[in-house]
Amino acid sequence: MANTSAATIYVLNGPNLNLLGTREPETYGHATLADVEKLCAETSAQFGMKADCRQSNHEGELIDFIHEAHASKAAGIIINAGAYSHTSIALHDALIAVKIPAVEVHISNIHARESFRHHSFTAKAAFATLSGFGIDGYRLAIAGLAGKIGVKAKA
Ligand code: CA2
Repeated sequence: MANTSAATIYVLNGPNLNLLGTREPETYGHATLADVEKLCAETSAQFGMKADCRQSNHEGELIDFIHEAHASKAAGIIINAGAYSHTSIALHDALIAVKIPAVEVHISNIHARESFRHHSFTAKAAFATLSGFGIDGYRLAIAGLAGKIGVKAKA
């Protein structure tokens, strides 16, 4: 029988991204995490997909989410690991291990900021990276992921 259930993508946000919209608007804008998750749900729906959105301030919990994405046969992962992007070999290894197509998103342009933000371990485990588009980067990432996995926008 054909599988008619909607593909699910995991949208993972890392440390401090729960603070979006509450401070540093000059860097991260005014949108909240709830706004980001709504945007991801709406964009995914345009492609007939579901977005399962998670945020954690804990590296191990983010790794557990990646393992869960694999166990639940997620079609893709959008990840903004926040500062863990720049430090976490463990997150890199988890993304490599599950072999799920992943896109890394950064709200700010990490290459135009401090040098310690210029390197990303998680980017090396992703097939694409978006940085500097504000929260629109999540929408662009989902559209790009859909194209990569052969899912077309619904009419
Ligand atoms: O630009 C991004 O999306 C970052 O991943 C955000 C991280 C930062 O460590 C990365 O270098 C780039 C920080 C997230 C902190 O988010 C806040 C949002 C509002 C207020 C304070 C922090």
